[in-house]
Parts: sequence; structure tokens; C-alpha cells
Amino acid sequence: MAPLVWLITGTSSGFGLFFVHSVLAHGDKVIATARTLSKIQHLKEAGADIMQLDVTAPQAELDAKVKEAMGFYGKVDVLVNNAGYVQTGNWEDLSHEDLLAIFNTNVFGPINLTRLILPYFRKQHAGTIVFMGSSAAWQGNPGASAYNGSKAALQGMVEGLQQEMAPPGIKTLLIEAGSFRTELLDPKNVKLAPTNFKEYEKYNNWLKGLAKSLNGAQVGDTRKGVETVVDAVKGKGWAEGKEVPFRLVLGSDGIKTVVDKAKEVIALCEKWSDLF
Ligand SMILES: NC(=O)c1ccc[n+]([C@@H]2O[C@H](COP(=O)([O-])OP(=O)(O)OC[C@H]3O[C@@H](n4cnc5c(N)ncnc54)[C@H](OP(=O)(O)O)[C@@H]3O)[C@@H](O)[C@H]2O)c1
Ligand SMILES: *[C@@H]1O[C@H](CO)[C@@H](O)[C@H](O)[C@H]1NC(C)=O
Ligand SMILES: CC(=O)N[C@H]1CO[C@H](CO)[C@@H](O)[C@@H]1O
Repeated sequence: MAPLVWLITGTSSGFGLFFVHSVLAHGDKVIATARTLSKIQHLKEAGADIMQLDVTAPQAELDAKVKEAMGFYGKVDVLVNNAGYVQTGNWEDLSHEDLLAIFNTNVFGPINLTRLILPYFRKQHAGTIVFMGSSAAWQGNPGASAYNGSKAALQGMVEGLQQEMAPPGIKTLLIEAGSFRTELLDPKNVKLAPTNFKEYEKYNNWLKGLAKSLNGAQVGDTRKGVETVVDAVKGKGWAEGKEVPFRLVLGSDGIKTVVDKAKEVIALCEKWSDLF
């Protein structure tokens, strides 16, 4: 199989960084991107091409970035929408600006970038778009509405995309990951909306401690998770000869979240079904 060309967002750490190394080890080409180019300079020595890319950049800048990406090898085969971050805070404390910022990075950025890649993929009659969603899309938690809501929005947008793009031969993969050891919950990366209300102070302190205590203790092995996704895209390993599902729930805790939620909703619908 000819090497695939991958374009990956958010490769300065975590899943993105593991993707770059995995893709290179598979003999494919990768255009690794990050908001701050100096953070991924080292990936050049590893064999990647690198490009500055902030997924929240305005349209004209994103247009230019996609053209630049196409310039490396004349095509892109796989887009991995990976960049994302966590905003925590209580509903009442989350400002519209907080919400716009996280939806810009976790939802509108990936949508914009994907919209720009689709014309190329349609011309190629091929291409794969990977979205790093989360099992968090399935289950809201107190103090976590902004992040979980952003991943739920992404899930909603991508389900339709998958069906629209299947006829022209374009694959869409929604990865719904449980918790994996990355820098997502590193206290330096997690944003917390300060509370304006005395009633929430205790809770905000708890939230602050929560990210800290979860950070580094996630059950998921990021290397293994990434390898599973790369196999899915390439139809190798576990995916060889298999019809790869659109939705891949990654990690045992992610599967539990989704299964528990699905069961809860089924039970709820059944319990109240005679109302209608
Ligand atoms: N780890 C988990 O448990 C888990 C579970 C489910 C889903 N996910 C999803 O997986 C994806 C990757 O996260 P991770 O866990 O690998 O966390 P991570 O180690 O914090 O990596 C996140 C990456 O996103 C980048 N980023 C943030 N905002 C960006 C922007 N506006 N434009 C471009 N890049 C940006 C960061 O780069 P900078 O250096 O520029 O900040 C960083 O490289 C995210 O979408 C996350 O929601 C993670
Ligand atoms: C996405 O594209 C729209 C339309 O060009 C633009 O207004 C917006 O700033 C872009 N980025 C985000 C994160 O919404
Ligand atoms: C069920 C689930 O995954 N909920 C997530 C909601 O988002 C927070 C981060 O803000 C996660 O810690 C939760 O695990």
C-alpha cells in the first residue's frame, strides 16, 4: 500500500504526539501541526513535516494553512481533528466567552478545517476524517458541562457528516475515548471558571483538586489507544478484513460510560413508554 499522508492537529502532546510517532512507524507521511511551532520542532528530526496551525484561526488563515498542507505531498489522505482542551466550572460561573472559546477549539475549529478538506477528498474519491471525541459526550457531570457539552455537540455534527460522505467514498471515524494518560488534565491546561458565588466555593476547590488527582492516573494507555485508531484507519492489525465502525469507543472506562448511559436511557424510555 502506498504511504498515506496524515494531517494532524494538536501534536505538541498527548494523543497527537503519539499519533505522529505511530504513523511514522507505519511508514506513512505526517504533517504534524501545533499552535506553537517550536513545541514540535523535534518531530522534524523524527521524520515528520511540521506546520503551525491553530484550529481557531480565522477563515483566510485556515484556507492558507490547508493549501500549505496540500503543498507538502500534493494530497492529504487522513485528517485527524485532535486538538482540544478542558474547561471546567459551574453553569452559573461559565461566561459566554468561556463557552465560545471551548466550542471554538473543540467544535467549530474541527468543523472549519474539515469543511476545507472535504472538496479535496471528494475530488480524490477517498479520504478519512478522524475526530477525537469523548465518552464524555454521553454523560454530563457537575462542573464539566462545557467540555462534555462540546464533545456532545461534536458527536451530533459528525454523525450526519459520516452519512453524507459515505457515498463519495470518504470515511469518517468518531473516536469516543475514555480517560487516557495525556496532558489534557494537567492543571496547567485545565481552565476553571472562578466562582462568583459563595455557595460554589467548596465545589470549585474540589474541582481544582479533581483534575490534579485524575491527572496521570487515567486508566488508558495512550500509545495503545492511538495504535488502535491507526489500525482502524489503515485496515491493519485488529481491523484487517473488518468493517471498521464509524464510532469507536476507546478504553474500558469509556465503554462503561457509554453502556451505562445507553442502558439508563433504554430503561427510562421503557418505564414511561405508556405515556404516549
Ligand atoms: N486524554 C483523554 O482522556 C481524552 C479522552 C477523550 C477525548 N480526548 C480528546 O483527545 C484530544 C487530544 O487531547 P489529549 O488528551 O491528547 O490532551 P493534550 O495532551 O492536552 O493535547 C491537546 C493538544 O491540543 C492542542 N490544542 C489546544 N488548543 C488548540 C488550538 N486552538 N489549536 C491547535 N491545537 C490546540 C494542544 O496544543 P498546545 O500545545 O498548543 O496547547 C495539545 O497539543 C482532545 O480533543 C481531547 O478532548 C482526550
Ligand atoms: C470558522 O469559520 C467561520 C467562517 O469563516 C469564522 O467566522 C470563524 O471565526 C472560524 N473559526 C471558528 C473557531 O469558529
Ligand atoms: C462521563 C465523562 O466522561 N464525563 C467527563 C466530563 O468532563 C470532565 C472534564 O471536564 C471529565 O472529567 C468527565 O470524565
